[in-house]
Amino acid sequence: MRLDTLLNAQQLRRRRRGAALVMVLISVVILTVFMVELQQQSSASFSSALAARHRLQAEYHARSAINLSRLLIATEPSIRKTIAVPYSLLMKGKKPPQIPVWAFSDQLLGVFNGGDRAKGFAELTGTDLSSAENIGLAGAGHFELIVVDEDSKINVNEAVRGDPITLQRLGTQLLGLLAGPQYDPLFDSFDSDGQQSDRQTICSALLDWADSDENIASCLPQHDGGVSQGSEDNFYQTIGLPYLRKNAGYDSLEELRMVRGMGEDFWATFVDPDPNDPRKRNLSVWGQGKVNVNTANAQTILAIACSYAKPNQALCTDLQQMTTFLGMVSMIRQFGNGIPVFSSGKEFIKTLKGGSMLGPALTSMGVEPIEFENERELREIIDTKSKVFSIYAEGVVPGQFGTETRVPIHAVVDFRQASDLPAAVDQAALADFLTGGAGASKSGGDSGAAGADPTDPNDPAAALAALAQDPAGQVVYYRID
Ligand SMILES: [Ca+2]
Repeated sequence: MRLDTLLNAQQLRRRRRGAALVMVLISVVILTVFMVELQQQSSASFSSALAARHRLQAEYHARSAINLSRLLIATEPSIRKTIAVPYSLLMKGKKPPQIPVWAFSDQLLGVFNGGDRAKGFAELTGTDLSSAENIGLAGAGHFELIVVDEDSKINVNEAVRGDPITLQRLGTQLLGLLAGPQYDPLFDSFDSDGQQSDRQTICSALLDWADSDENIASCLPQHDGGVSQGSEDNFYQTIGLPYLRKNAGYDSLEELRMVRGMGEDFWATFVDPDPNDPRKRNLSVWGQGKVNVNTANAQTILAIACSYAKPNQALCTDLQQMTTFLGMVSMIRQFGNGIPVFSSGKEFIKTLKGGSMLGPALTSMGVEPIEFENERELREIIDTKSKVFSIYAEGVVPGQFGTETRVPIHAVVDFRQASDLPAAVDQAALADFLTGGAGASKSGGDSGAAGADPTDPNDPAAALAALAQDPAGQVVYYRID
């Protein structure tokens, strides 16, 4: 009896102890799951906060690259003025053409960049930056920068003007671009919408998308004296596209892809041969409508020259001569290191006719001089000055485990209305305005005085007037990816 009781008590204790163990184990499991979940959650939110911070940093690296580039372009007239005297002595009294400073923006702005790029600038210019303070990007990361002048490309948005002369000029340039016999297979095969479209059809489609009228743009070469033939049809719906022609200007380059017949092969051949290098692009939807022959790529130059040449010129029909010409232009550019080759559009025409400084060199390489159909017309569409620029900036911030956060920004800036840097605003007034009048040393500084004082930092009208002619140009397109 006593033994039984003892045994029962022992069993009961053991059972109780077992129950406690199970409770503890369950608690541990719950705690572990909870901790793991908490840790995952906090590490996920930490990573996302870190990613957001890196993205913001990268975006502002890119933004600063854009603003610095605008400033660099704005300084070009001042740089040109300083070299005007030695240039005119060397070039028999000629004025210097616009200097493409933007082409070197990545190197010239290296001092404001981060990492090795600032060091690269110091090595390039032989400067010692060790004693410089507050220069370059704070923290990790850098920006990558390419600036191209949109005036080095054929601007299809000129079609918006809609007058016959402009349409004729643009059509002639486009046909010049598409003309080479090496592109025949492209026009013989079926394009993206299952149609066979010849050069003239594609050219008309590009123009008709943007011009406001309903007449087919003829796109006939200069010497055929093209006139409009009938009305634009509803071809987009006939071939199953869910939209019509826009009959208004292109808002972006990408919009060109919506024009019928604009397949990948066409895009890669004529519009943008290398998506990573906007310098190779031939077409644009921004620009002043004149092509800068000093900065346009070789293919565009050839297109422009051939569009105004007499029929059957060797340079425009013979593949060998074309190749030699393209190679020569690239070589001259490379040796010239960006120094503008032509002082004016007139000199460009003279060179292609075998004259001026470089004409004989071209002839000796087997490139026959061109005879032009209409020189005066050609002079109307070429220039040696660029006013509209595309700034492609990419902010880069390194992350953990060798990862990188990249934020690209594409901005297009129009400098047509921009005033020269020194004349634009009173620098002292602007500085006062930016610092909110702090440290203003102007005498008689009674801010309550009536009347519009252009140097008054508290007068919003004065600030607006200063911004209207922003020497850093007007932004006409801005895209952050
Ligand atoms: Ca139209």
